[in-house]
Amino acid sequence: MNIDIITVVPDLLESPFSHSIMKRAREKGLLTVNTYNLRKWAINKHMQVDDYQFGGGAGMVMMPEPLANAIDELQKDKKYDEIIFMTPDGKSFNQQTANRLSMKENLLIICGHYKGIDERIRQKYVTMEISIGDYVLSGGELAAAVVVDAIGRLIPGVLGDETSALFDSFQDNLLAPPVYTRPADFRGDKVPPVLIQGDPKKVEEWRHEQSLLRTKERRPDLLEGD
Ligand code: 6GU
Repeated sequence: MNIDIITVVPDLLESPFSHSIMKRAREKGLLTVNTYNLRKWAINKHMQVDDYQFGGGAGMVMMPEPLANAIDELQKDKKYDEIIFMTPDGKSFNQQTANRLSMKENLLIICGHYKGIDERIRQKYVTMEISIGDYVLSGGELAAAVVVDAIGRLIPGVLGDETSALFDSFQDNLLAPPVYTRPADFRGDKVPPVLIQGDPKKVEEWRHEQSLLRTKERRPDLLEGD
């Protein structure tokens, strides 16, 4: 999978994909992430990419020309499956959307800043608008990093154990069960015996029970179905 990201702060997107699972995905050639600095398409020598909003009001808006020129140029080489705009008024991101996007070949992500981007770019180019939750970030970059991470780990071959993403929280609308590692007795707190006794069927039953219990307690909304 290839993910291109347009941003005014490319530095913010360096580290998130250079460690751990994302690093492995890139090294294995399963994921490429390219960031493009929007200022490369700035309209003047002041490197301007934003301007005051028509109608007045506080906050700058990202101008249409730099974005359109950037997208046009990138689209010469690639056919994007989705052009995603990161915005707090987008559709709430969840595991189902991550699953769906992980099957795409080519994605373009646009990170907004300031008051957002000119509406005409949203109308003309953007095919999908994503928010990562009901709070406002100062830019779309951290949200884009969240989305790329959630998608990237689902690409077949990225996780060492091919099945492990299947057991993540949310994959079946259930939260993941508690997990334990050594020591079996930590300062008097013991690991549940069923996990140590070695009956795989009992372990699976216990995990499922715990998943249900956790979901009922913490996220009853997930059990109401969709
Ligand atoms: Cl995608 N962008 C910004 N700026 N804030 C957000 C967001 C995105 N999702 C939640 N808050």
